[in-house]
Amino acid sequence: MNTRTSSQLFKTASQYIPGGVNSPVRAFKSVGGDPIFIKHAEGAYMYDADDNRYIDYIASWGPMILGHAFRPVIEAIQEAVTRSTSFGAPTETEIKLAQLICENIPNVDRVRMVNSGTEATMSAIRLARGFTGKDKVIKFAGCYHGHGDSFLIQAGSGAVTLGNPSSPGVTKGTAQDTLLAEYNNLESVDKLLEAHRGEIAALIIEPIPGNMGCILPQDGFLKKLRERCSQEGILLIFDEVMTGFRLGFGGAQAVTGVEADLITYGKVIGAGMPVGAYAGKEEIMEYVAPNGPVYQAGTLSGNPIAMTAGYTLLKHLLEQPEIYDSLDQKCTRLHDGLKERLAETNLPHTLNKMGSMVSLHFTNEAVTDFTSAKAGDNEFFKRFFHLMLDQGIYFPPSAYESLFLNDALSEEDIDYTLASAEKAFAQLI
Ligand code: HOZ
Repeated sequence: MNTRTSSQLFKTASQYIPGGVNSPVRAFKSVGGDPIFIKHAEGAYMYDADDNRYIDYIASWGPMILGHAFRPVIEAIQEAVTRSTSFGAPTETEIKLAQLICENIPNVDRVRMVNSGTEATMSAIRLARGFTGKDKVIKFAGCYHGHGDSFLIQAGSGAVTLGNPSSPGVTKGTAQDTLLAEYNNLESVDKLLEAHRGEIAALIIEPIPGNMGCILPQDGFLKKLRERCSQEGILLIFDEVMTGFRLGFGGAQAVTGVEADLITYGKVIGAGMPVGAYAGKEEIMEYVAPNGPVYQAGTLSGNPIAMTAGYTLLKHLLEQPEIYDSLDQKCTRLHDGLKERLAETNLPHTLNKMGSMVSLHFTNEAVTDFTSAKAGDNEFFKRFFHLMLDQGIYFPPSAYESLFLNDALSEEDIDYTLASAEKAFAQLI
């Protein structure tokens, strides 16, 4: 495949943008080679600067759940943009989106819009600290909550991809307020609760992590965390930036039956525009400025174009819940097909799937936490990634990311992907 234009663009980009990219995973550092520069996308396909076509399995890391350039969203944006791109004053569209969320997520009375998942999680822990009057936060190794200082301690996603799960530049003071537990390990949480009784404001978790690949919570794990948090007066924060409106309209809360005190959103909520949000019960959310003392603000928060895009997409998802069954069936087809083909090889492998998220780890051990995720063979992953890319299939360029399926994918796309994977596996052995 000729990707010369992408390589040239990368060279030029590197002269003006750190590492040539505006988000590290895109640089292909952990898989090697030059990143592919995208020119346009439609439905399930992305087209690069050399006019190669790729079947897209990252969906912009989640937001493009119905595929690219989804017409109702594009048309709504086109209409909204003629009325100006930002006002710095409230609009009715903000109410429509907030109301849609509050009326359909049982434990959400209020939602505050921000510009990214990172802003949402940073704001949520500030709120938790202000509300409880306590400082410390429990997070889980391998969970990624954006690039706020408090979260870059044993973080997943791009941080681990580049080998810096704990970033320089985070002060000791901040780091010591972040307590680290192991995902799916209640004992590790209990130890922290005992050692820091009365000091912990919040426990933040990706209920179904997608930043160390896709990982599933073991039976009762989230429910027990809920119980512990209620007993100890700790706010439970579900980071649903990836899972919100993706695993179903109700996200991981609905899938697991466990309700958090605060929920953070991103990705699907903005339909590909920069939107994040944090949400919860009135009692907690009323602690946010201007009604409460916890400050948080933003010139572009509730941006009219972004709100229009998010509202149009969420309304569509709400009105057509069968989309989630369709996504699940497509993901099952991919998961089962990969599993069957891998079973015929001697490649070490574990596949984890939840709804429309799936990940392949080149290890035979169950992948249930950060330690087991790191056991995957990255050499296999690298080669597999490039063998797929060469066949026109765009998988995440890191072993620590989940695939995100979009509903524009056809059965033929998935079958082609499986046939290509079979060829790739044969070359890996
Ligand atoms: N950290 C994001 C996925 N977990 C990747 C963001 C991007 O590069 O777009």
